[in-house]
Formats: sequence, C-alpha cells, structure tokens
Amino acid sequence: MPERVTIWTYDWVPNGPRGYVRDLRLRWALEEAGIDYAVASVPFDDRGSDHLARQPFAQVPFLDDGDIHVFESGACLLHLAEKSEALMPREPQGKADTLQWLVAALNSVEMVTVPWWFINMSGPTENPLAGWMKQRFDRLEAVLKEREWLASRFTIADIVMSDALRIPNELGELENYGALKAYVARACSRPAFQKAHRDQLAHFEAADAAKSQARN
Ligand SMILES: N[C@@H](CCC(=O)N[C@@H](CS)C(=O)NCC(=O)O)C(=O)O
Repeated sequence: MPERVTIWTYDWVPNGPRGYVRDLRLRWALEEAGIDYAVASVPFDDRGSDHLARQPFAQVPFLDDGDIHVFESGACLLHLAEKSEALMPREPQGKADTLQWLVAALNSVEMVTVPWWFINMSGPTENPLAGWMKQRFDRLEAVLKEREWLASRFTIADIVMSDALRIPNELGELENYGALKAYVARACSRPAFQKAHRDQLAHFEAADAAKSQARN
C-alpha cells in the first residue's frame, strides 16, 4: 500500500489562530479530493532544526508524499492538485485559470490582507493598508459578481482566495462587498471545508487536553 500523504501542523497554538492555521488549506483540498491522509505535528513552542529543515521560516504547513517533501501552502496545494482533477481541471485553459488565480490569491490579495490584519491587531485607528486592500476588494468584487468560482469550477485557487478573505470578512471589512461575502459563505459551506475546520479545532483541543493531563 502506498504511504498516506502526511500534512504537518503545530502540536498546539493559542486560541486566536485556531481555525485559521494554514494546514486547513491542505486538509480542505484533501477532503475535496477524497484522498486519505495523516496529520503530524511539530512543536509550536520549540522550533528545532528538524522543523527548519522542513520549513526554512519555521512555519507550517508542509507535507510528505512518499519521498516527496513540500512546504508553502500554495506549493502543497499545487502538489495535491496534480493528484486529483477535483482540485484543478486538466484542460489547458482551466489549468491556466487555476494557476493564475492561485497566484493572485497569494500574491495580490493575501499579500495585502495579512499585513493589514497584523497592523489592525496592533491597534492604530487608521490602517495605512486599508486603501490598498479596498482596491483589491473592489476589483475582486467585480469579478465575483459575474461568476461562482474563480475558474470555471471550484479549484485550489478558491481554497486560498476564500481563506485569505475569511479574516477581513469576520472583521466586517466585506460589509460593502456582497459578492465577496457570498463567495466566502459559499466556499465555507462546502462539506470539505467544514470537516477540515472541525478537524483542525479538534486537533488543538486534543492538545489542550494532553497539556492539562500532563500538568495534573
Ligand atoms: N506563506 C506561508 C505562510 C505560512 C504561515 O504564515 N504559517 C503560520 C501558520 S498559518 C505560521 O506558521 N506562523 C508562525 C510563524 O510565522 O512563526 C504558507 O502559505 O505556507
């Protein structure tokens, strides 16, 4: 039997990031594709040389697929998409659409939303990235008014794009963007997202339980 794909996440994280740690993207893709997988952990608190050898920025996620090792959520998703047509069409334009929107999600949208969120958390009333983020949302709103998914059907590009929009959505930044709000809701109502989300929460809750048992 071939080895199962293994995705790696932290053994524990504080409450804030739970439900948002990017192993969710890999879980979600694997659930969409119906590929069996295992989940393994690296310590959150003590990031050692083993971890750095796998992810040079000491982040998660990364994955193992037999002898193949991949880090960066986008690269992991591309690897998984090669295994299942459910994640990316095989016809050339469908594949190109998926690739361009995957890179747009990572490099044109998440590139703004993550630093916007970090600045937002540190509390200045005027976030200097708000205008830049609005420009991206205005453009994306126009695109998603016309279609259900970024490519001709749901793909890995939608996994990253909708995931990148989840935090701004929860912080009320999509209130004036009906198409974006509906898109995030549509993506997050997929059974594969819901299972991935539930399983990630359960993973970190099990870690809490193990920690408190170790203390007693
Ligand atoms: N570009 C990376 C970002 C990975 C990332 O930000 N991982 C977070 C968890 S979602 C992390 O490990 N944060 C801890 C840190 O940066 O030290 C990817 O998409 O895989």
